Amino acid sequence: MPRMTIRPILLHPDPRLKKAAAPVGEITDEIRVLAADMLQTMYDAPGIGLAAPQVGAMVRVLVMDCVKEEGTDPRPMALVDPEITWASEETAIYEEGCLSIPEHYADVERPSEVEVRWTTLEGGTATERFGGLWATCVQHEIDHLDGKLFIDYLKPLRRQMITRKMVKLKREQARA
Ligand code: K2U
Ligand code: ZN
Repeated sequence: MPRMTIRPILLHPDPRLKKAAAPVGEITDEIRVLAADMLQTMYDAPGIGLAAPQVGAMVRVLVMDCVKEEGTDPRPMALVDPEITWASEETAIYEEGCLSIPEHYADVERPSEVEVRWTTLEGGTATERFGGLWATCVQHEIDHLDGKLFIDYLKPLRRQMITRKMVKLKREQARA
C-alpha cells in the first residue's frame, strides 16, 4: 500500500461540506489511495467515520470503523457509492458529533437499522445491514456525501449559534 497521508479536515462553514459529492463509478488507484488516506486521517483525528468531502474530495467515498469494544479487532471499512436500500421503522437517538464541527454535540434521531449496498475497493458489490453505532455512523457519513450535516436536523436558532461559534473559531485559527 503506498505511503498514506493524513489530510486536513475541512471545518464548517465551508461550501464543499454543503455540496453533493459525485458518484465514483470505476474504482481507480487514486480512489484506493484516497480511502487509505481517509482511514489514516480518521484514526488520527480520532474518529469512527469520515466522508471524502470532509477532506475536500468531492466523491462518494466514506470510511468507518465503529469497533469500540476493547480488545476487539478493528474493522476498517471503505464504502464507494453507498446506497441505503432499507431502513427500519424503529428509530434511535444518538448524541452526535462531527469532525468538521468540533466540540459541538446534539441528539439526532435516525432509523436504528439500515441496509446499505456499495461498491468495494476491489470493484465488487457488497450489501450489509447495520445496527447500533454502525447504523448511526453510516447514515451520518452518507449525509456528508449529500452535503448534509448533523446540525441541519437541529432548530434554526441552535444551528445558527453553532455556525456563529465555528466562524469565530476559524477566524481565530486563521490568525494563529
Ligand atoms: O463524520 C464525522 O464527522 C465523524 C463522526 C462520525 C460519527 C458522528 C456521530 C455518530 C457516530 C459517528 C464522528 O466525529 S467520529 C467521533 C465519534 C467518536 C465516537 C462516537 C461518536 C463520534
Ligand atoms: Zn461528520
